[in-house]
Amino acid sequence: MTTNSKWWQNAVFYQIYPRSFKDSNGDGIGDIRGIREKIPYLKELGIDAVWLNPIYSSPNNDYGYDISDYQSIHPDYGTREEFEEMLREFHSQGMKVIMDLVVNHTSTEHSWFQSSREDPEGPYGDYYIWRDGKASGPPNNWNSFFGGSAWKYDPLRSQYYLHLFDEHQADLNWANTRVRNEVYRIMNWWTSLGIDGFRMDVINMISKDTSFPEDTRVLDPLVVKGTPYFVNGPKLHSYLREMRQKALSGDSEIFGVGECPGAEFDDVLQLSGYDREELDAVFQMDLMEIDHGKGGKWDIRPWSASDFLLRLSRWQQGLDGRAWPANFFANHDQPRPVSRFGNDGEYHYESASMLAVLLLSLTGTPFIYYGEEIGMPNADYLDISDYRDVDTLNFYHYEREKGKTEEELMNKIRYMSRDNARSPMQWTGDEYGGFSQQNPWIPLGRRYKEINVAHDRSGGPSIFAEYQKLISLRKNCPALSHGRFVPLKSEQQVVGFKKLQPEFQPEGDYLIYANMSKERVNVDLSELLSFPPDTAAVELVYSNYKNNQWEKKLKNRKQDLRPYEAYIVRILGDSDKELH
Ligand code: TEU
Ligand code: CA
Repeated sequence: MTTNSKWWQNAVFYQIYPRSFKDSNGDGIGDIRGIREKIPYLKELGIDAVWLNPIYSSPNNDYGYDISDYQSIHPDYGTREEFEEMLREFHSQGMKVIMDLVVNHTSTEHSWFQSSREDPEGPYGDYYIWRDGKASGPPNNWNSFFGGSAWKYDPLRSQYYLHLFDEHQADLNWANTRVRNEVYRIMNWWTSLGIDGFRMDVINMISKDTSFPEDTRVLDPLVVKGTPYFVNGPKLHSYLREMRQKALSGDSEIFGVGECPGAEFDDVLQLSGYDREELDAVFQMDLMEIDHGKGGKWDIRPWSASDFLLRLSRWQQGLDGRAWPANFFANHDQPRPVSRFGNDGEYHYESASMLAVLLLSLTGTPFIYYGEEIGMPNADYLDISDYRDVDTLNFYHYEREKGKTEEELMNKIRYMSRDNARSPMQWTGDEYGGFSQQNPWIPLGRRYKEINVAHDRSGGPSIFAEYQKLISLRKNCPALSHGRFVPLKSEQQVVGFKKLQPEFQPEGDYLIYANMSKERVNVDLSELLSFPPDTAAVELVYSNYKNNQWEKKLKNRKQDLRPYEAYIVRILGDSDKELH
């Protein structure tokens, strides 16, 4: 049952990290008015919907993922009125807005948490996960994703509370019905303001095994202990069904996409299968883990294009007809894709546009992360004092204590730190990058003078323009957005696949080829195309090289793919018979 009836199935999303997008009042922090100023820019790009990272009240230990009041806007970003104005403006431009919903945990500054620790017998006493310690320490050996134990002792309550992330992010007790109803009430409050959906933070971790067992597996020291007992936990599906009933069912136009680290194929089917009444789509991390070793994200490994294709295929083919994919190469937790999967030096333009071809040819909803449309590279700060991210700083300090060298750690951090993707949007090459009038809260990426929107759009090759073209192409080619995905065998460095025309709008199949390397590679087309060379049956609809030599290539039946060359070809009529 592939449908195209929901708005998000035809939408191209743009993710905004509000703190770093555009500062309107010169305090060095991006804000709501800044986002509003850039609505025309998003419109020009061809965006249909935005996802905003959290803008609620927060002490910012994890920059908004530690919420102290779910119904108020952090003053750094503006006011409720400004938010509503911005929302109206997006809507009047035909764009939707979804918000981050962070309800696995709250900030320890949330009034619920304060009441919970002060008054264990009171109405909030059971809002969090409190346990007595064992003789010599915490209740069990579970770890926080940000390093160290997942338990923190609170001297006031004389108990430990669970925090899967930073110690200022206390996990809510979803086993408590009142907690769940409170979350649904907040969701309904936001949708009644007019927002169009939620991106649900670590939503597959809300249900814990309430016997809190020790994790006895033998693991790499960097691996988080305890995950089998809280990732996709025992009551997850019943909570999500209840959420759908109580907070999402009245209006089937509200989009719910869940961020689900550690969700494997069957989990994703259960979380978002068309018949499941749980989530509309899932962000799974398979592709983002392509360069992770056994020790996780800081255990960095080389990746290959063939593995890239394998990971795309697994989900594109596996979910086909069963669940709707959410596709992304970047977000606020990941390195910049042009630095990770492309080449941010000599082939910056070619590799960034090649990645655009891949992202925008996949079935599902694509999410473009701010700056991706101009190939913003990793911020690449050289000094640890330039980093703001709690995950990065904890890693640095823990590992320094263990005796790792500065150099070894900085090499990892310059590649993998989440701050690589949180630096201010590079609008111009002026001081502060056109982001602010003032020193921003986090330094500009080191290469903002050469890589910025103004320069990209000043007449030379433009990555922005390629995104524009590909977004509009996708809108006119349902095979790209909705078609069945068929991987093609090819050279190691090449990602090739076919997209079949969907039944609801048959207008031809497509071939997509992308060279993910800086070497020239030959792709033998005769294996794939058995059309007479001079029929009009094959049409080049996109190429990221100007001089694409298409006619010649077609005649020779050999594709000489140049560095990071990518193209999309339309095959008119039924290509099934001709291709093997
Ligand atoms: O991230 C969840 C998550 O597990 C990771 O991607 C995490 O950032 C990484 O493992 C750190 O090493 C979500 C948010 O996207 C992230 O920004 C938040 O910090 C986190 O939840 C806690 O709310
Ligand atoms: Ca500001």
